Amino acid sequence: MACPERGITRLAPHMPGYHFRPERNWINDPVGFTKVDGRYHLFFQYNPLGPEPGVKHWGHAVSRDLVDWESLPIALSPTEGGPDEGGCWSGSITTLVEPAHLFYTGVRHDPRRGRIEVVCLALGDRDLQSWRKHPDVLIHGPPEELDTVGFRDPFIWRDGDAWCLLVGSGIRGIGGAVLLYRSEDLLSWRYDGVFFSVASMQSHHEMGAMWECPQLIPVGDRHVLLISIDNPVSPVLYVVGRVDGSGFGAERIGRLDLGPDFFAPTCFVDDDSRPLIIAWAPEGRSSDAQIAAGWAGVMTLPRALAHGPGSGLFTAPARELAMLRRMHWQGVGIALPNGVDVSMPLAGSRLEIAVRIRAGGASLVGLRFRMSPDGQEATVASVDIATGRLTFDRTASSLAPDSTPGVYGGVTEWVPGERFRLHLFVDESIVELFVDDTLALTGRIYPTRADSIGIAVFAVGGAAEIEAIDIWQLADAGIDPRPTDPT
Ligand code: DQQ
Repeated sequence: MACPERGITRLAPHMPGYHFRPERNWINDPVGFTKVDGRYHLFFQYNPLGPEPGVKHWGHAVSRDLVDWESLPIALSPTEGGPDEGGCWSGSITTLVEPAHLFYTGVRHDPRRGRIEVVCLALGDRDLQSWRKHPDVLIHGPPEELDTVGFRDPFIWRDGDAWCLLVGSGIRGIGGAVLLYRSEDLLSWRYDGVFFSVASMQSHHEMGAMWECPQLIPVGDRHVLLISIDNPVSPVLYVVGRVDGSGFGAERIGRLDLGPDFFAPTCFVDDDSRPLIIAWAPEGRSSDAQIAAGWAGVMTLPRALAHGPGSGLFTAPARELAMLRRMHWQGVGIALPNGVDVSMPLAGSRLEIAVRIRAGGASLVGLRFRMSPDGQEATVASVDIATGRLTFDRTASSLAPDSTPGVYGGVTEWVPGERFRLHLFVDESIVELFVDDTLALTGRIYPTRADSIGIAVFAVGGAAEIEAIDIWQLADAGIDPRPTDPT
C-alpha cells in the first residue's frame, strides 16, 4: 500500500512513492475495481506470506481520490478443503445489486487432473470489507464440448436484463478465447458460446494459447474488450467493437501498452462516465532480488480511456494525479541541436515531465532520465518521427546484474505530427510514458546510484525544438499536505 502511515517518507530502495504497492510481500492483478459511497475500492491478488507468487488471497485498499490509498484487511482467503484451497484467483465484483457479488476463480490441485479452476461467489457487506462465501461452486469448469487449456478470471457485467460473465480461456490447438455465460439470478449460469476468440479476427499480433483477465468496458458508443495474453510478446490487447447478441463484433485491435511490464488491467466506469483502468506492473528483476527486497509488484497509475479522433484508443493518466505536483520548473523555446543532450535543471527520482516537441528536421526525439552525471546509468525513451515507433531502452538503466535489461516498444497506427507531446511519470523503479495521450508504455528500472536522477532531451538526424517543458517533483502519496483542488 502506498504509505498508509502519513509522515513516513523513507522508502526501501526502488520502492515507488506515489504508486500503489505493498510494503512487503507479493501483489499481482488488480481486481474488483469499483466505487461505493464516494470511495474507490481496489482489490488485488496478494500473497501475505512473502514476496513470491505463493497462494493467492484478495488484498483490499480504498481511496477517495485515486491517489492516496488506505490498506484494509484481506478480503478473501482460501478455505482449507474448499474449491479455492489452492488460491482465490482473479475475478470481479458487481455492486449493482445488494449485497455486492464477488465472482472469483477457485483453484485447487488434483493429483490426477492437475489444476482445477472453477467459478466461485462471495457476498459482501456495504463496505465491501467482509465477504461470505457461497457454499456452492457456481461453474464447475469449461463446457464439455470445448477442449480448453484454462478457465479463469470471471468478469461480471449487465447486458440489458441479463447478467453476463466472461471467462478467460483458450481452445487447444487454436488459441485464446473468451467464453460467455448468462444468468437471471446471478447463481445459476448457462454457457452461451464463445464471446470472442482468436478465430474472430485477422490480427498481426501474437495472440497466445490462453487469454487471462477478460474485461469489457463501454467507451463512448463502443465497447472495449481487454485481454491479457499468456505470452511475453504483446501481453495486453484492446479490441474495440460492439456487443452483438452473444458475441463481440470487433472493429479494431491494438496494444494497450507498449512496455514490458504491464499486465492484467482491470476496468470500471466512474460516476462521471469516465472509463478507468489500472494494471499490474510486475518486477523487472530476478526473483532473488525480489526476495531480498521483501516486496514485489506495483500497480500502474489509474488511466482514463477514450476514443481518439483516428482509429486509436486514448490512454491518459487520471487527472487526479495533478494533486501530487510540487516543485515545478518550466522551459519554453529550447533548441534541440542534432545529436546533443540538452540537460534539464530539475532532477529527481519521483517526477512528472510533460514536453511539447516540434520535430523540425529530426528523425528521432527522446528523453534520458534516471541518468547519472557520467551517463553510466540512464534510461532512454524515444519516438521515431517517420514511423511513430516508441522505444524504451533499459540496457543501461542499472548497474545491478539482477535487473532485466533490454530494448522494448513498438509501432502502432499513431505517427507523430509536426508537434507531439511526451508525458512521463518516473517513480523510483516504475516508469510510465504517454505519447499524445495515445500511446502508453510501462517499464520497471532499478538504478543503483543515488545520483541517477538527471534528465536530458535529445534529437537525432536533425534539429528539433522543445516548445514547452514542465517538470514537477511529485509528492509521495498519502504523505504530505497538498492543495485540496487539483490544478
Ligand atoms: N493471475 C491470476 C489468475 C490470472 C493471472 C492468479 C493473470 O487468475 O489468470 O494470480 O496474471
